[in-house]
Amino acid sequence: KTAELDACERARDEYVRKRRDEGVKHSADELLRIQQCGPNYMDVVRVRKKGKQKRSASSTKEEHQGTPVDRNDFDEAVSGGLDFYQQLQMEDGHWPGDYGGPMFLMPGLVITCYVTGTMGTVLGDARVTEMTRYLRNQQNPDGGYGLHIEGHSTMFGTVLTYVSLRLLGAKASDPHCARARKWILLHGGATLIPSWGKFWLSVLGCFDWDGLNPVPPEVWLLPYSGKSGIGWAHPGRFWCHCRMVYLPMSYIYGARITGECTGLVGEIRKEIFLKPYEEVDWNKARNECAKEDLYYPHPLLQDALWYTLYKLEYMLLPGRPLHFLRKKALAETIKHITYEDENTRYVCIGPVNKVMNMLCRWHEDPQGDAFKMHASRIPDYLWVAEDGMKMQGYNGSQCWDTTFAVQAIVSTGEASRVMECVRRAADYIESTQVREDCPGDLESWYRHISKGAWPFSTRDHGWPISDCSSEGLKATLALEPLVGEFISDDRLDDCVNVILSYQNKTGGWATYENTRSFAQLELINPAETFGDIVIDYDYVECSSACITAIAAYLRRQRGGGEWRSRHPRATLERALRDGKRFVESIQKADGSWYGSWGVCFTYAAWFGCEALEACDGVLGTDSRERLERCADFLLERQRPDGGWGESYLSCELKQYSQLPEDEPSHVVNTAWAILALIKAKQHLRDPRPLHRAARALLDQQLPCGDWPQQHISGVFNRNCMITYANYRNLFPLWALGEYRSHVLDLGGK
Ligand code: LAN
Repeated sequence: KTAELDACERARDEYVRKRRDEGVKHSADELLRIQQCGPNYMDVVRVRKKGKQKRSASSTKEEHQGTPVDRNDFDEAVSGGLDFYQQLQMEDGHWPGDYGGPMFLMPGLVITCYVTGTMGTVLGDARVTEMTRYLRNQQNPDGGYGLHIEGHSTMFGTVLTYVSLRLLGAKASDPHCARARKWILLHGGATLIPSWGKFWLSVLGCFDWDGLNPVPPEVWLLPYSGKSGIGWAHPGRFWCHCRMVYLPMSYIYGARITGECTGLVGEIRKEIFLKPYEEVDWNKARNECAKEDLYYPHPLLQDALWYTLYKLEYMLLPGRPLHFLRKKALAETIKHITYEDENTRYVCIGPVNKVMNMLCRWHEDPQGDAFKMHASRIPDYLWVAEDGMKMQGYNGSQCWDTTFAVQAIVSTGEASRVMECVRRAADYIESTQVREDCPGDLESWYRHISKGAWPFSTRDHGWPISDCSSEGLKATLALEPLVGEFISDDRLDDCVNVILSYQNKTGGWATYENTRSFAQLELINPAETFGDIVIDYDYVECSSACITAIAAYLRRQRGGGEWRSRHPRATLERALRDGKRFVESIQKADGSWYGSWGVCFTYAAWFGCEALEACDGVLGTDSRERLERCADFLLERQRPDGGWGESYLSCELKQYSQLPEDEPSHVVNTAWAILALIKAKQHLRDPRPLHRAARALLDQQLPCGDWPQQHISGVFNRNCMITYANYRNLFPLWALGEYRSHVLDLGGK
């Protein structure tokens, strides 16, 4: 072992001791250090024995005037980055990575396991210990917990985490619990928790179902057809994540699935409210929400709607005149729940419906196979990291990261040096493509076609996504010159078919499905913590990925003589033209685009510029003015160290927000900005900002070739952040690759 590894180990031991003794919340700097010394990291670091220390941070004024970087330093950084990153690949060809971040997911799992009496079997002691460790580590200095790991304390995060800690075995007197409880009570008590929290507490038996606005399963019995008017509000038209969460939620609500009132539940009831449990005014609680949690306050319309449904609810309960409708609705919803379970092989579309479906299937038959199958796929969502075990935002980002990794590696021009790795990645992409549609009449299951698509995570999960399919196609085409044609024309055509089918009338692309209803439906979004969840909207990211995939596909055709596709050229070109018009329509006056799935304007700038540049290349259009406007937007925000550092607050506020001045820029934002600027042909106008940006990436690279894990990079529903651990490696590598071929090798020409 080298001295460096010993030092790493010592630092890690010290950290473990410290965290055991004090259970402290770490600063960003400390976390950074820890991540560099943690067990996962130790497994893969091979300290490069170049006899060279880390390049001294070359931040003297002169060097930052924008001269090209030293070529040797540069080449070494790229090869080092690639050498390091290829070691993180799994045997099956994908790149694993932490996909945690949200804090409201694990409580659903813990409560489900508690209520079903499977804490010891589904989780077991080791996981319970690591999950507890994780929850302790994420506590904010004020004692509360955020919606996500970097967020300010909220009632949602704090109550659910408090309850989870207690169910996992922590005592009420435990210092973390005591501080969290204090936060809860100081901020008004658990009646102020948002609706999804009210739901989980009701399941546990710590909230009265009367204190929750109705989630009637009967809405699934409404007519779907738009002709009926009400059909536009049918849940089958919702964004699939919203739909798949409210589906089991309505079943559980309709059947009032509630855990046993154990001694511990009785204790928790006493701990989280300002009043004795029996005196809580549930009627009032229904519409209450802590101000810390309010991202999307209910419009008045909702209050009226929920009140009416609340009054109706009594008619639907057992022994009441409309109970037959409830029974019919429960039968309908469990049918759809079962379909989802079986077609995702019990993985389910996401972590929220995963555990809710599991609870429904347990209610159906506690000893049944379905519940066991569910239990067997819980580990798919768990990830153990330096800070403990977390529940991830999905069953991983395997396919997505792999398609990006491939494109990054190809961009370095060094792919032939790592052929084993490239071949494995091709295998993963090949075997992850979805080969068939879901069974039955898709429309009656509210499902889009899947045949030919790529998913975000794994083949078993299988839900098709517009941009994942597109990145899958692009990665495949990028690999062909290296490994040969490894996916048949027919299968590639299937993918193009999926991509075309996803295009909306607007010319843009949404995520998993077409947009099926109107944005006004957002008025009935009951989730106070999330924005824009009710329908599937067009996004610049999805649209750009689809446009660039179609463009790449057209370029491949052009190279190959005869027309090899079953899609006519004219169809593909029309899709591009419509898509381009859409991307232009959402570019802001200042040249920027708003990013919905990454932080934030830098992420979207990359997609926006890629889309326009690709269209110009294929259609012969000229987007120079728009590209330059976006480049200017970015250049105005370049930081003194040459990089970009965008805060996650951009996503919430929809306005560019800089990280604090005393923090270094963020390697992922910097990489996105470089990629955008190169697409915008900034190097032809003035290459100096690009030289400074590339140098910023070099300066932040670690001696082993890794880059530091900085602030969280992903986001969903405007307000919740999510970790993309692979981004810190693959985007700097990709940006440097593009910089080398477009800027350095051409001498800035
Ligand atoms: C994801 C992850 C992938 C992501 C991209 C492909 C990157 C994006 O371009 C399109 C949207 C998509 C598919 C996406 C949507 C929202 C998801 C599924 C997530 C961020 C992962 C977790 C999140 C999901 C909604 C979390 C569960 C929470 C609820 C509010 C239901």
